[in-house]
Amino acid sequence: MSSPPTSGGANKTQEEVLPPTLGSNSHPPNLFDGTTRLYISYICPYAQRVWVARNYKGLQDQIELVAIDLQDKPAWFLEKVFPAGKVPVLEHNGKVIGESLDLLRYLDANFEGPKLLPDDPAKQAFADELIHDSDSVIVALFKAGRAEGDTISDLVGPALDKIEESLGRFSDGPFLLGQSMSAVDIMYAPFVERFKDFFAAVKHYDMTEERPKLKAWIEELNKIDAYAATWGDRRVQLAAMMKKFGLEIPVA
Ligand SMILES: N[C@@H](CCC(=O)N[C@@H](CS)C(=O)NCC(=O)O)C(=O)O
Repeated sequence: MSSPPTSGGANKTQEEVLPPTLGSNSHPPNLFDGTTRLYISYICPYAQRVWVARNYKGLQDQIELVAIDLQDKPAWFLEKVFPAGKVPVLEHNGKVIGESLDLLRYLDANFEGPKLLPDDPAKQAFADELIHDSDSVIVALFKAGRAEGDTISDLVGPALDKIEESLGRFSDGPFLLGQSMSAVDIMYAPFVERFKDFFAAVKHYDMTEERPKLKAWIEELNKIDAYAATWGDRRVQLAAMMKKFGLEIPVA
C-alpha cells in the first residue's frame, strides 16, 4: 500500500462544506451530466465507508456528495437514480453502482489516490478473511444492541476479541493491515464506533476496556481527516442509533 496520507489524501486540509440533506421537496441535481456523485446519508455507516474512501483517496473535487433523507426520499432518487432506494450509490460515467464493498473496490480500481487494498499477498489474504467476517461482526453488534441486561458482553465480546487479536497481526502499524488505514478498517470502523458510543451511553459498557489495541485503533483512525470528517456531530449519530433501537433522546 502507498504511504499513509494522515491528512486525508492529496493534502486536503481545508474543511469541506457539506451539502444539505435532500428530501421529497428537493430538486434533483443535474443527473447524468457527467458529474460523478456519491449519494449518502450522513447517518448511514455503509455510506460512511465509501465517503471515507473518497476522502482518503483525495477525490473531494472529483466526486460530489449528495445527501439523501432516507426518511423522506426524493421521488427523483427512486425513479431516476436508484429504485432500490438505498445509499451508498455512485453515479459515474452514466452508470449507477451500489453496495459499499463493491464501491470500495470500484473506487480503488477506477480512481487515483492511495490504494485501499494492499498488494502484499499476506495482507491481501488477511483482508479477504476480515472482509468476509465483517457481516457477522455487524450482526453481533446489532444483537448486543437489542439485548437486555448483562448479556451484552457475551454477545459481542467474541467479535470484539477477534478484532483485538486481528489488530495484533501486523506489527508495522495500528490498523488492521498494519501501517495504513485500508478498506478493511473502513469496513469495520463506522459500525464499531457507532456501537462503542451507543453501548457506552445506553448499556454502560466500554468495549475498549481490556482491549488496548481496539482503543488505539479508534484513536488513530480519528487522527485521519478523511475519516474524522465523516462523523459530523457525534450526538446526532448517537440519536440516530437510539432511534434505530427504539429509544428517543433529545439532541441539544
Ligand atoms: N448492503 C448495503 C447496505 C446499504 C444500506 O442498508 N443502507 C441503508 C442506510 S444505512 C439504506 O439505504 N436503507 C434504505 C432505507 O432506509 O430506506 C451496502 O453495503 O451498501
